[in-house]
Amino acid sequence: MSIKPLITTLLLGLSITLLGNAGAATSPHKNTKASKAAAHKKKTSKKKTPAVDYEGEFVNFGDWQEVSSYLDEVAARNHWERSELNQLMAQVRFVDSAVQLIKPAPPGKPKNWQAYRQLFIEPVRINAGLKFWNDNRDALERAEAQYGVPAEVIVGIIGVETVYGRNTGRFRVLDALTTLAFAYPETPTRTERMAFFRRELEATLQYARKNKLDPLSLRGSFAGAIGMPQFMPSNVMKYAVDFDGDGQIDLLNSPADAIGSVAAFLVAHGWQRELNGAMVYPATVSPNLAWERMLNQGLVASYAWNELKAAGVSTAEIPAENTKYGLVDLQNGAEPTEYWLANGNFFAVTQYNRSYFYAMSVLELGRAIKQLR
Ligand SMILES: [Ca+2]
Repeated sequence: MSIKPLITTLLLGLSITLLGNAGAATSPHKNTKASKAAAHKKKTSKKKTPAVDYEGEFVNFGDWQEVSSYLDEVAARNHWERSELNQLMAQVRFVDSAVQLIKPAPPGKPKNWQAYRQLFIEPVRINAGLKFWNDNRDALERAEAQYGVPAEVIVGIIGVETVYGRNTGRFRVLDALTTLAFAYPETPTRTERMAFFRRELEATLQYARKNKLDPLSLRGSFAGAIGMPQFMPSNVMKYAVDFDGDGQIDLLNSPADAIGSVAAFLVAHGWQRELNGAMVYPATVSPNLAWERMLNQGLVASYAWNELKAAGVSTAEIPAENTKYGLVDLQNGAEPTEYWLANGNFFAVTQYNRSYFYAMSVLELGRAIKQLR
């Protein structure tokens, strides 16, 4: 490999880290925009210095009135010593790059599925996925048996999230979450977002205590997402499982824990092992536009095949009839939009990251890797 593609790969890897979703909990739109902003920044900054500052600066968070009241509540709620929280907070730093990355990007190019998919369905990720699948075949088989989620979907998710653990994020989770919980940028949703990150900060402390980890040792994305599957801390608490049976949940170092946790998350978000047939079917739509009302009806499959057909949707292959579907549109910039029928399991994947592009790239990556096995 010559130097140039290597640099491209590294830069791509970085932008993917930033894109790496914040579990199911944060808006993918925000993260996507943030990654675009980061990518844009990278182009304009000098290559020698890292575009992202992961280290931050000390700003006496513990002395901030809002932080202090919050710590009072957290200590009381969890029956923790307030002095321990003080000691911890005295080591937490403000990371401005997290604030910059969470900001919505300025309006950019129109959405383009084909451009997006090229970021993920590419040889480096596919080969890493093949190795991951081979190395973790037993855990993947066990997850499929226990949860009914096929290996290719789990492999697709972990690949899109972090290239199989290569890009799990370099921020200290406590720094990123405290910063976003108390110094969130001025946006229309600032109050809700700060409340969200305060809950995540508390969940991080709970997770660390439960698993006997130093909370300051936890690393993650700029939004605090942790490990190979990029779970937000509250999702770690709710859905992650110890799938290698060592008594600890470790989503960073245990591929088995990551695999089991992804499957458990999907089942908790509507994955059904009984669904047969494909998760998605390519579709065409009639010029009468009666199908338009079926677009963007939430992340659920709510239409019977007959209803879709009556509204002017057709597919080459007849979809399995025992379940419902949603109509998914994938915009391609100036090129024609693609339409797909998607079943409930596709929408379970969108609960991981609330984006059609995301779920479709998971499916395609998993399929591309499966074909090589
Ligand atoms: Ca474990």
